Amino acid sequence: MPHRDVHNPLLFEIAWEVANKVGGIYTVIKTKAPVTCQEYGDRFTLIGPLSYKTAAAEVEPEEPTTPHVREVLQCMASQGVRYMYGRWLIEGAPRVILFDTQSVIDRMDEWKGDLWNVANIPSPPNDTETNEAILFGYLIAWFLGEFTQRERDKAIIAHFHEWLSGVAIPLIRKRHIDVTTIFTTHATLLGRYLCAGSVDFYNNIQNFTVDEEAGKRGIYHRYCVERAASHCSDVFTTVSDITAYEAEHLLKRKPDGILPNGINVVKFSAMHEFQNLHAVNKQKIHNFIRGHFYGYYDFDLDNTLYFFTAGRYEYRNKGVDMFIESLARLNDRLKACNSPMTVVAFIIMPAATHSFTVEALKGQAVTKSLQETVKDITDKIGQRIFEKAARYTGGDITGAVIDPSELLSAEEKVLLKRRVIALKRNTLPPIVTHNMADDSNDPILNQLRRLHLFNNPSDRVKVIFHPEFLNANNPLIGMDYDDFVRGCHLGVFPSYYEPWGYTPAECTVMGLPSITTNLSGFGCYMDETIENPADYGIYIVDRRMKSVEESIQQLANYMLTFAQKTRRQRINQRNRTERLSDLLDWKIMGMEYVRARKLALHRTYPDSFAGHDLSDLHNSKVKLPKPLSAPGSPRIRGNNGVYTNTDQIADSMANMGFNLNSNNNEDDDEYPFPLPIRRRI
Ligand code: G6P
Ligand code: 1S3
Repeated sequence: MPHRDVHNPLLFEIAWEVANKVGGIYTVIKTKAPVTCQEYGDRFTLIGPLSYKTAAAEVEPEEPTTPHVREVLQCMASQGVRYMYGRWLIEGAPRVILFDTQSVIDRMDEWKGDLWNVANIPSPPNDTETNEAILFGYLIAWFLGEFTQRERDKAIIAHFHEWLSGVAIPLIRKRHIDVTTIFTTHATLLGRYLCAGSVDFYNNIQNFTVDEEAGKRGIYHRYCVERAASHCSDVFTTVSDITAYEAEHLLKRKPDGILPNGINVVKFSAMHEFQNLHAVNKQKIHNFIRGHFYGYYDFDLDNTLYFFTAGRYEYRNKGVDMFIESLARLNDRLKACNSPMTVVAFIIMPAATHSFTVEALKGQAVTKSLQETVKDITDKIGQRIFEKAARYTGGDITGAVIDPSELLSAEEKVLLKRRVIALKRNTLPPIVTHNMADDSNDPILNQLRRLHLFNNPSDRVKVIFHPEFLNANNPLIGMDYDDFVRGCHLGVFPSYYEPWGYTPAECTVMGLPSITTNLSGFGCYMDETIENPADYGIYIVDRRMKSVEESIQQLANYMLTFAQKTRRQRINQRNRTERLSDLLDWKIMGMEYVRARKLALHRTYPDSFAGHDLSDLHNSKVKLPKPLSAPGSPRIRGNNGVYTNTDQIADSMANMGFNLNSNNNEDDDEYPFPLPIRRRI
């Protein structure tokens, strides 16, 4: 084996979602790329699958500049492999190699046979996703095998995400390819399936017969890939403590560390800018609401709050069931206390639909024409007032001022009446904006029906299920998701299964309070990091130690308490929430990736680290005490990842400009805030 330089290693990061948007892993890889580029520069390359439909928009092709990469790719191309090499068009412009798995489809049977022989992993014929994973894995192992033969000076780290890229890992181990490997799983296959069913997952996690459970769900072969990848990698990691616990029991290897997900934080230079954005976007939501509730628009928008949940339609896993149940409780309680507030709860989750409903479109149309007519008439009134006044030539001034009873002409009165009559309707404002493909079996609609959440005038909680992701060209809510989030007041994500959960994290960086749970990676992370997360607009529902009923009550209480806040309290809370955004920045979160890579190198090349300080690889698990003089200040704890070093966390927080002594009074205006100083990795 050559002696490799571990201090300037090369890094390959491999995932099915590199330049290929499928779900959350795309967000992880894309948003993390800038900090990794900063650290590794030209030594960093991402590898993903080549999807011709999207690659042209994602990647700018170029010739490989590294001779060894060029040679290997040429060698593979001469044997029929098609690929694209270039720069991913994202911040940092990292180098990417995208392999066309279909170009090697004729090798499928050979490779499937080999996978069975070397790793005892079966592969049924009709699982397209697994077939793709096998082709992709064999291409990666081929590439790395050839590459390590040519590049003999530098150590090479291959970091794999999720089971879809995991086939290569047992192959690397079997073939003794001289790289060090990291495998990060963003969920476990079995955990997701079990949670979506009706099992009491967390209380039984130790007792599942994993092979049997995977077999019963038809995912045994996929499970084998995931398990082989986690066992054959040099360093095995996941995104949160909760998923580490799950992996330990379901994959039977305790992760070596936690790599929490970060976000690219775009900060405004002035605090009021994000508050202004809230006000501007809220007006856009108001416009939609006027249209949606036409004929029943009898509530005061100034006393209306917008709550929302959003994500993939996983009814139980994403906690929509709990959200709806708690909304019904909130409705009852707001009515009981005669609250002046109205809560409009949006559920943004794509489902199979045919089109927008006529009723939903009509609402926007009739209010729009009313608005246009009113604008027309007011323009004319203005003109008439001006004309009359401008004709004043002296003498009695009262004649120059138009008589209020003459403001509207007879035709204008008729026109206005016609527009107003069009607002009459015989149906309640719809609870869903689209015609559903399977309306009668839709779990969200059925639960709303069961709980009688029908947008009755007496309801203080109104519900709008929008079964499609948002975008600015949408004829109903013509807003991109981020703008919509900014215009809302509270994000509600009471997930039952959520390895990390980007939705509340995104709310946080946009300064929007949110509700999460202690079964989500994000919720646990915030709970570990901040003394009293609720003060900062992060409400955590306990779905671990409480009964379902108690959790529902807790969620309803959180929403009720929020609905009782004054405007001033909401504004201050948004400011506090926004202050947490630095905590989630990849510049901080990325540090765990740095440690994982160091651990991998150390495990594979221990001799090269003789005499080096490796203290940051070990788990100190010490919590920093909260400052004695500061009630309610953020409690900075190390997270439970094995690399945590409290000094570093403390150092990071101080460098970020966290005001550990902020006071806790909701009514206090907290300006000016310390400007965060970004930490450099
Ligand atoms: C922002 C704006 C304020 C506005 C407030 C409304 O803070 O800068 O001008 O009054 O939003 O807050 P609310 O929570 O009532 O939507
Ligand atoms: C997974 O995506 P999901 O929504 O299927 O990976 C995401 C990125 O790590 C994570 O945020 C999410 O909780 C997981 O579930």
